[in-house]
Amino acid sequence: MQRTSRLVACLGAIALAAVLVACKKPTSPDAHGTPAPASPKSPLKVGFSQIGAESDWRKANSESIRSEAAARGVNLVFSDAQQKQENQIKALRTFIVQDVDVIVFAPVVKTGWEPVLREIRDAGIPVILTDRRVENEDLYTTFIGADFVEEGRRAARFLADATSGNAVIAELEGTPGADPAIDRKKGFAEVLAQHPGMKIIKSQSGEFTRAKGREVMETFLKSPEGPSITALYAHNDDMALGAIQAIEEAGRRPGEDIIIVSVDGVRAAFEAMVEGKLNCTVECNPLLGPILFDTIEKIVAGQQVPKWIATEEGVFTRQTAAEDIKTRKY
Ligand code: GZL
Repeated sequence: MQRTSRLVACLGAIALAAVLVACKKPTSPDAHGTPAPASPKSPLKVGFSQIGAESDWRKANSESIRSEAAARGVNLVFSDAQQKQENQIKALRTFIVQDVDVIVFAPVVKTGWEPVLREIRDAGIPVILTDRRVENEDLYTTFIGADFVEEGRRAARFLADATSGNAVIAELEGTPGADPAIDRKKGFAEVLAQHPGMKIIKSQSGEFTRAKGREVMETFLKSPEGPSITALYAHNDDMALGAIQAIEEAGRRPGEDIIIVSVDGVRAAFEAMVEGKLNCTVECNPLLGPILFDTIEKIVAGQQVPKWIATEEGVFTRQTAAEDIKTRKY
């Protein structure tokens, strides 16, 4: 009799262990092959790898995500990578060890993520990209962010209109290899191809920062072709604001001698437009906190979400900046 009861107890223990292990495994993958969290913590634990604090846009983006997490009582594990991919990869691996429910990250560049994304997939943790994409479409659940190609097109359309299709253009590019830098350049060039009177004669990365934007613009203006520059396309407002300083130091009038269009729509850009030194900013909305946490809640509940959740954006010019600035949220 005793042998039988011991056998039954042993089988029961094995069955219980099997159930517990099964509970830990993620639920079946969604349409994009990424799993929903098996048993989300309370409060929810979200790991967020942010690129850095290189621009006003980035600071507004971080603030939006931090404040929304606090408002919803989410345990946000925030990591600032100082614009270094290796720091982001370290943070992503740490999130796996910390057993977060969801991983969110803004990839500083588009490539080099496959190994760590596979480790995250094997750990059964869903991945949401905010702001920028990676090339491995099958290794994340969704991307929440802008259409950077369209932003580039909008900038070129403004410049073609403002210069009647005649411009000698300097271009300040974003971080080399970054999704917005690649696509803003692509969209701008696509529209420029329709305007033979518009030529880019200088193009270099200003790394999305004011300091580097000023430095590179100074080099452009001091070059032999410098005096011929009549327009500037900056991939973000911070580089445009740095370039404005360099243009003034060179004794030329930003917004008049050199027509300037940039991207982001941060407050300082509106202030420059009110001063007449910037002609146009193409909006790129950094306030992704609310849509991010709405999406996380859906994923945690096992709901399907689109592969790309695009943000709504406008184009703002010097003509209406004094009015527009009154209602800006960042
Ligand atoms: C765009 C974002 C860019 C901003 C810059 O979504 O990735 O990075 O345009 C920021 O200001 O540095």
